Amino acid sequence: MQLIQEMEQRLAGWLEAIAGSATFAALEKIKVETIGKSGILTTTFKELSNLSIDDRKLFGEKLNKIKNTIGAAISNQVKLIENLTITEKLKTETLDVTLPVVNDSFGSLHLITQSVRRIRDHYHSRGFMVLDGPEIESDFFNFDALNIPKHHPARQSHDTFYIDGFDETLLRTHTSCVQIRTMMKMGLPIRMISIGKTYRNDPLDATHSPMFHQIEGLVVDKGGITIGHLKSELRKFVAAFFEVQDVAIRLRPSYFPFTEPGMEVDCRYTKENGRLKITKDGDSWLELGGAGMVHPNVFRASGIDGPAQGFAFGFGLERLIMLRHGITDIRTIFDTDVRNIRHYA
Ligand code: FA5
Repeated sequence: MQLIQEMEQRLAGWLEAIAGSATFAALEKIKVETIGKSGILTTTFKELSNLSIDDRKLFGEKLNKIKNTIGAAISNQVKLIENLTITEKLKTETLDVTLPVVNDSFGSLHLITQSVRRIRDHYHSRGFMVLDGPEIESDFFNFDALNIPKHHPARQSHDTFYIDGFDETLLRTHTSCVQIRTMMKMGLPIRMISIGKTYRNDPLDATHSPMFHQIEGLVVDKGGITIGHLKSELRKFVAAFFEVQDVAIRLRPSYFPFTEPGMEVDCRYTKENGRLKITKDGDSWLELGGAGMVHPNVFRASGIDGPAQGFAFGFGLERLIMLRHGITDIRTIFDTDVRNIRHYA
């Protein structure tokens, strides 16, 4: 059959064209022209029906062979082009992972993390240890050892989350438990701070959150540590945190069962263009947190028998952050609005 002979003669040309194709489009064109639905081989196949059974078989086999050869050549060339494309991409799109980062859109540290690090740095530079304690605590460390026995009215002011099924296990309501753990473990002297999460069943509003952070400080020794030292340490911290030269601190008598005497810490501030400004010459006082000299019962509960003297303080981290950044609602610190996160980054 002449048509078949013609196909066999043209096969070499097609194979050459396939091998010379550099794009998928060029290959597709050859495929359509040869073995495609209306391609020359496909139409020739149709003409076989006019032949005798023997001829149909003979030429059918020959035609099939040509068709399969073209199909296989196209598949090979597709793979070759794919490999070439990948190799080319690898050459032009190399990534040197050792290069310095130039893209600054990788995210940033959260305001809480930034503040915790700044506070840690300040106290490290003042020779304090920075310690952690567990957030799930026992009644003993959170209350009893801090001179707050069962039925003490001070327990009411700490609306406590107890762990279901465990009467004496709770989410710590303050970081003062770390005072006890540290004294039990290390004895005297101690100069430490602890920053961490605390929990109270307070409804979420502009100034309260059921989860918030506290900064606890403890400086104790066998003697010689006075309220003067406490005041000086507080002044240095407030000046460092608010990045001001000098601050005025006032200690106002207050009550915490684990201190004697206990006091509230205030600092002078003024309002400038509607914003709060911590300054030594301010005309008003702002409450920052609690402090006091460690109560003898706390030393006793911590296994300190001999002479012991020192101070402790505790601040709410979010309240400090709000004052520093002029944030009026504590929820701004915790929400996931990326505009806030970017703004304070
Ligand atoms: C205490 O928790 C004492 N442990 C602090 C202390 C330590 C006093 C050592 C003396 C010696 P108070 O309950 O006042 O104290 O809480 C301390 C600070 O935590 C508050 O001044 C406030 O800034 C912050 N705070 C309390 N409850 C919340 C809350 N729900 N949301 C955000 N901040 C809170």
